[in-house]
Amino acid sequence: MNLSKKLGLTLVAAALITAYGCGKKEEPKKAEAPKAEEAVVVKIGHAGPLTGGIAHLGKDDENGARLAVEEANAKKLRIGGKLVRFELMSEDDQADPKMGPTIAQKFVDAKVAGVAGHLNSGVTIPASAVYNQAGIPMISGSATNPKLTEQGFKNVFRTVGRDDQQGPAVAQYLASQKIKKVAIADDATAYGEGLANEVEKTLKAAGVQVVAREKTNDKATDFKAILTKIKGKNPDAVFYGGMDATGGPMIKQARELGIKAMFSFGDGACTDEMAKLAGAAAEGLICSQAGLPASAASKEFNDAFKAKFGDVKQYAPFFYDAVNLMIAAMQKADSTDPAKYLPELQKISYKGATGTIEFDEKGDRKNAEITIFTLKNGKVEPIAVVQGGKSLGFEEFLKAAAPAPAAAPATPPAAPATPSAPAPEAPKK
Ligand code: ABU
Repeated sequence: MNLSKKLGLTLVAAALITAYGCGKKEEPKKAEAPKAEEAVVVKIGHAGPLTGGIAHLGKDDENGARLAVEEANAKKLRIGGKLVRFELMSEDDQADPKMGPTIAQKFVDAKVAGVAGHLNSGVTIPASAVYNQAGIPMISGSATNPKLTEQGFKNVFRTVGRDDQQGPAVAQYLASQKIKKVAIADDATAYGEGLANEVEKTLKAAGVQVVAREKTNDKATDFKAILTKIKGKNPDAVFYGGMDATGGPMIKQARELGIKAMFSFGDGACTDEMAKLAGAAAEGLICSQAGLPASAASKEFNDAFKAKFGDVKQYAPFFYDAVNLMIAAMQKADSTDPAKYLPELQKISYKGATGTIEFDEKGDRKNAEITIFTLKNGKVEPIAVVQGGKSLGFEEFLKAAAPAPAAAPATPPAAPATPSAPAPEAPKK
C-alpha cells in the first residue's frame, strides 16, 4: 500500500469516527412550534326559503344568522374548556310545510346544537315537533302564528311577536282611520289565514263591517277574480294576510281594476319589496311588523350587516339575535349540549340587536313590540309602535325608550306607557 492510499484510508476512518463515534456532539434539538389548538365544531342550523318568491327574505334571515356565527368565531370562544368554532348549516325549505320535518330531521341527523328558523309559520310548526322530539332548541325570528308556541314545547322560541298581537294592532290602526267597511283576503297559509282571522275579529269588535272574506294561495300571481268580487263590495280598506311576493302583485292589480281602497298587510308584506313589485300602487299602504324596525336595531348590528350584506330586508336582526341567544346560553351553561344549555335559554335576559330579550314560559318574547308602517317614496316607514296594547308615535317611542343621560342614575329604559298615540293622518284613498 503506497503512502497516499494509506492516508486516504486514515482520513475515511477519521471521518467515520467523527460521524458515529463516541466523540460525536449532540445537535441541539430544535424547539417544536406549538400545535394550533384544534377547535371543536358546533353546528347551528338555519332554514328558510332560499329559492322561490320569498327567497329575498330567507336570504336576509340566513345573513343575519351568518353574521352572528362569524362574529362569535372571531371571538375565539371557549366553552367547556375547549375552543369552539360555530358552523352554519343552512337549508332551503322552499317555504313548503312538507319540507319542514324533512329538513328538521336532516339537522337532527347532523347533530346541530340549535336551529335558527324557520321563516314561515306553516313550515316552522311541523318542523318544531321534530326538534322537540330531539330536544334541540329552535328560535324563529319571523314565524308569528300563535300555534308555534302553544304546543307545550319547551325548546321552541321566537324573537318576534305573535299574530294575536300583530293582528289586533294593525286592525286597531285601521279602525282609528274611520274605516267603515273592510274586505279581507288571505293566502291560505298558517300565517296568512291566522293573521287575517285576528284582524277580522278585532275589526268586528270595533264595529267595522267585514264585507268580504276571500282566499288565494301563496303561489298565485293573478288576483283579478277575488279583486273583482272585492270591488263589488266597495270597501274603504282591504286587508291581505300574505307575503310580499303575492301582496305586491295584488295591490298593483287592484289599482289597475280601479279599486281605490286603502290596502293593509301584516309583516310578511311589510317590506320595501312591495314598492319594487307594485311601483307607485304601493304608496300609502299600511302594514305592521312583529317587532321594531331594522332601523331601530343596534348601530353595531346595522353597520356590520350593511358592510357584509347590504340593506336589511326585515328579519335579519331577529335571526342574528336568535343565534346569539343560543351562543349566550351555551356560554352560561359552559356547554354546547342542547340538554345543558336549554335551561339557560329559557331563563335568559339578553341585550340583543333588537333590544332586551326574555322569553315567557311558552317561549314567546316578553313585551314584544308591533310597529305600524306606511309606504312612502318606495320605502316602508314606521309611524307607530304598539306594546302591551298601548300605542305611541314612532318618534315618541324612541324617545321614551332612549337610555337615560349618562349623569343620571342608571335606570332601565322606561317602557312606553302612555295612552294611544294621536292617530297618524289617514293615507289618501
Ligand atoms: N310572520 C310572517 C312571515 C312568516 C310566517 O309565516 O309567520
